[in-house]
Parts: sequence; structure tokens; C-alpha cells
Amino acid sequence: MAQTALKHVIECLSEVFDKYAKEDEDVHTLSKAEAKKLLETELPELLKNPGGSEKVKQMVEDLDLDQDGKIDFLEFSIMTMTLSIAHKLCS
Ligand SMILES: [Ca+2]
Ligand SMILES: [Ca+2]
Repeated sequence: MAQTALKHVIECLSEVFDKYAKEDEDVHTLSKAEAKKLLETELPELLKNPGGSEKVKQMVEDLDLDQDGKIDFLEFSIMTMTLSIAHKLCS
């Protein structure tokens, strides 16, 4: 069956998460360092604004909704959904 755009997006989100999550021994979650790298690499425009790296740091803190020091796939998904809504509202 042909790949649909939505299925492609869903698979890509999972791939991006896994790519960064597996950089340390805990392959199922993003450490704060991994989350920072993911944001800086995948959303490089974040760093272009003044105070960009501070903003990324704050985003990583905000991402960790349950404050366990790690970003799980649910927390990552909430971020991507929020970004997607913001993108739609701004377009
Ligand atoms: Ca990890
Ligand atoms: Ca967490």
C-alpha cells in the first residue's frame, strides 16, 4: 500500500525521537543534553534569535512536564503538536 503523507509524518517523528534518544544508554528517553541537541539540530532557527541558546535551555526545561529529568516520547509529542498548531496559526 502507498505511503500516505500523514503516515510518513508519524514515522518521521518517531525516527527523529529515536535518533537522538539512543545517543546514551537510555534509548527510550531523551536526556536534557539529547533534547537540547535535537532542538538545536532539527530547529536551527531557534538559535538565530538573540538569546537563542537560553531559549533552547528553557524549552528543554518546559518539555519535561513530569520533572523527572528526561523527555519521554509523550512529552516530545506534545511539543511537536504544539509547534504544529503554532505553525498553522502563523501561516
Ligand atoms: Ca537517551
Ligand atoms: Ca519527563
